[in-house]
Amino acid sequence: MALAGGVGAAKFLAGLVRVVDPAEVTVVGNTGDDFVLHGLAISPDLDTVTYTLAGVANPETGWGLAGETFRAMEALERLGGESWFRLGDTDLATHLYRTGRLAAGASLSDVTAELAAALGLSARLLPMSDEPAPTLVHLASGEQVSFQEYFVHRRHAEPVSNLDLAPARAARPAPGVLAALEQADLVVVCPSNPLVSIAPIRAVAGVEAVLAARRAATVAVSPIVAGTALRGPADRLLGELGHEASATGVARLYAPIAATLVLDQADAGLAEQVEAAGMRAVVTDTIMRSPDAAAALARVVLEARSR
Ligand code: FO1
Repeated sequence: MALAGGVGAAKFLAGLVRVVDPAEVTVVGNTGDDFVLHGLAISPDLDTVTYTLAGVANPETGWGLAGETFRAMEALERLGGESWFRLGDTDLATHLYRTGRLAAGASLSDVTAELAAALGLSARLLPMSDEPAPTLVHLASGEQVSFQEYFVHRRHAEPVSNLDLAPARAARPAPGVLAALEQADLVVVCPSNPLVSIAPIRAVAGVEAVLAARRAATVAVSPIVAGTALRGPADRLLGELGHEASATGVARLYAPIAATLVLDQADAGLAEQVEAAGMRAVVTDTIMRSPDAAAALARVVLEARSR
C-alpha cells in the first residue's frame, strides 16, 4: 500500500502497477489540498492519482486531463468569475459528479471508488479521511490562507511560517485506511512533499501510531534530489519551516515511520547522514523521466523492503 500526494506520487504509482498486480495495491491519498470552488468539491490529489493510473492525465502538467479544453473557464472569466484555478471542461464533470454524490449523502470514499471504477482502475484508492481536513497555510505576512490559495493563486511565492494540520488531526481515517496500513506487506511513502502531502495523512487520527508500528515494512522515496524539489515548493517549504532541504532532512522527518529511504544517486554522498538519522539508505535513480524509469524505481522500492 502507498501514501500519496499528487503528481510525483501518481507517476510513481503508474510505475508500481506495471511491476505488481494493481489489484494488490491500495493507495491512501492526501485530501489536505481539497477545497470548494464555485460550489464544487475538488480533490486534486485523488483526481491526479485516478487520472494518471487510468492513463488519461495531462502529460505536460501531470494534473488534469490530456487533450483538455477550458471553454467553461473562458466563459467564467468573461463573467468576472474566479478563474485562477483552471478547471478543464472534461475535468469539470468529475467535480460535478463528486459534488452531486456528496450532496446526496455519499461519502468521499464512495465517490472516490466510483470515479476510480468508472475510469477502469484496478488499484484501490482511499481518501485519507471522509471528513474535510483542509491544510491551513499561515503566511509569514501573518495572513492565513487555504492550501490552493497559497499554492496555485499565489503561485507558492510567499514565505510560509506554519502549516496548520489541526483539521486533519480532528479527522477520522476513512474506512479501510488503518486496516490497509496494518495488513500491507509493504508500505510505500511515495515521492511527495513530506510537509504538505504526506504530513496531512500522518496527522489523521490514529494513522501515525499505525505507521510507526509498521516502520520495518515501510520504504519512503525522497522527493528532494540534490537539495531541490523536482516540482513544487518542497525545498523552499522545508527551509522555511526549519528543516534541511535535502534527503537528510527528509530522512529526519520520515525516520519515525519508515526504516528505509530511497534517495537519488546525485545524493549518494548523503547516505551516511541518512543512516545517522536512523534510516537505511538505498541509492538509485529516482528521477522518473519515463514510465520505464518509474517502473524501475518501483522495483527498487519493492526490493528495498524484502532485503
Ligand atoms: N495546479 C496549478 O498549478 N494550477 C491550476 O490551475 C490547477 C488546477 C487544477 C485543477 C484540477 C486538479 O485536479 C488539479 C489542479 N492543479 C492545478 C494541481 C493542484 O492544485 C496541485 O498540484 C496539488 O494540489 C498539489 O498536489
